[in-house]
Amino acid sequence: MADSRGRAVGLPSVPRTRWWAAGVTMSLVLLTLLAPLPVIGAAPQERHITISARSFAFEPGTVRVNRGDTLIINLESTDVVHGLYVDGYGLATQAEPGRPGQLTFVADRSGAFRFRCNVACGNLHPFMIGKLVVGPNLTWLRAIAATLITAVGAMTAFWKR
Ligand SMILES: [Cu+2]
Repeated sequence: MADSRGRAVGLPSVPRTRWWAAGVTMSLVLLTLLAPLPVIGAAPQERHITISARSFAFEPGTVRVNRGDTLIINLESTDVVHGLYVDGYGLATQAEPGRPGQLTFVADRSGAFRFRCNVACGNLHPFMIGKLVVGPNLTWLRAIAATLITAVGAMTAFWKR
């Protein structure tokens, strides 16, 4: 709103610095929420993962998920009986050719965990190891960061000078 001389009417004048603070805050929040970080689907989701086991390796050897994801692991063996034991979670399943094993759980602990074959399958059996990497839930972290930035921005904008 403005009168005929272009002066603002009705609203108390807002110092320019406050508009700056508001603009900077908005930009930071948008950046926090939308910055393209190298993460696949950050919201908790159901993941169907097929792990193929053979003497003496798992394929894929590294599985990356986000904390909170529900993992449905399908273990397939292409030669003999193999097992899959997930360190840190204490879960196990077994598979033999034609008879896959399944493991369903929520990845509620973040960190790197080894998964290993727990069926003696040959002389290199102790080296049959893979890795489960449970990363932070970035959606959650972004929400927290956006809230903090908004709070700081609001305080800056409305601070009584
Ligand atoms: Cu083995």
